[in-house]
Amino acid sequence: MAFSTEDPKFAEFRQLFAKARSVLVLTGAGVSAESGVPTFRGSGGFWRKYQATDLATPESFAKSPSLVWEFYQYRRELMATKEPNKGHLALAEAEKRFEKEGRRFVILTQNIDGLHRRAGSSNLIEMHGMLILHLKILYTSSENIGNLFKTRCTSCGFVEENKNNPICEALRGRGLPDVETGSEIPVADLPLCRQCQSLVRPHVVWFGETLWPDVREKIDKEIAQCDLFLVAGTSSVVYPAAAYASIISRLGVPVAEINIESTPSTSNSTGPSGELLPILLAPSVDEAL
Ligand code: BJW
Ligand code: ZN
Repeated sequence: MAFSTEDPKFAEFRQLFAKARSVLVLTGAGVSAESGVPTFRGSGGFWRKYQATDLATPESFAKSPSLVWEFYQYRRELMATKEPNKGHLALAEAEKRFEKEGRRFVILTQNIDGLHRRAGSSNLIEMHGMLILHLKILYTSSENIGNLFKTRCTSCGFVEENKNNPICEALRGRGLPDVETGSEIPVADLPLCRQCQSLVRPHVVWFGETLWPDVREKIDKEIAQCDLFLVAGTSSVVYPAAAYASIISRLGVPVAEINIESTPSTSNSTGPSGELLPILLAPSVDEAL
């Protein structure tokens, strides 16, 4: 199901939404696009000459931790100027309303930018980065931050929140998207673990890495109990998230999608999530239009 407000699918979604006991929403980079956060694919998906997806890999980090840290330094710095948009806020409001009504509303996000949390969502599974209990974790802050601001030691696995900007002195002024800064920063000058002094990395899931088992378990439970699935702002090409729409649809659960382009999950585009989510998730149809 894909819709614009003139489409009969819109009314169909509103009916399903009014009756739903457990709504699951999958979000991707497109949901943050209207906040000014670059997406991964398409023209916005480049950082310098690199496709962003080519840097989000363990191989790239092994080859040049300096380059990959510059890329993340840029993204961390950028977030200081970004705010949740109307789409994030509509999702957070819907969660609060559902909670009052004794219904379930869960966001499953591929994003690590923390904007859902900053908008007020708390029933949230951050699938490409989430704390796991078997790592040694120093978790001192209750701030709502995304995994972009968490590091993990490549040696001892120690995880901590880190909002320093720059994350280390050697990354000051580095990471600009259109400036090749050239020299490789030595590992000793990159962000290091305060427990064992080894190199740390962003606490996120890169290509070829498996999702944390406890996160997969949580996702499976939500998939099994949802009675409406909404997919917003994802290209639906990265697994496992790319498979959820068809898995859930095969369970007989209605699947709806919001995207400005067509994706493998749907044949036609609908519109920007910052405009459509507030309309689709409004408490009543009168307020929706
Ligand atoms: C708007 C909008 C607006 C714009 N409104 N819309 C099965 C088959 C083949 C391969 C695999 C497979 N299973 C696993 C793999 C390998 C791999 C994979 O999927 N590869 C594919 C590319 C083929 N997957 C993995 O490695 C995953 N691990 C895994 O499954 O482990 C088991 C396993 C491993 C290996 C083999 C088999 C099994 C891990 C994936 C981790 C992805 N990590 C990243 C980086 C996270 C950290 C970071 O942010 O730095 O996650 S990569 C990047 O892609 C990031 C994103 O979360 C993810 C998805 O991107 P997203 O969000 O969809 O963004 P875009 O840019 O692609 O799309 C934006 C969309 O928004 C577009 O459609 C726009 O039109 C739209 N849009 N503005 C609405 N205003
Ligand atoms: Zn360590």
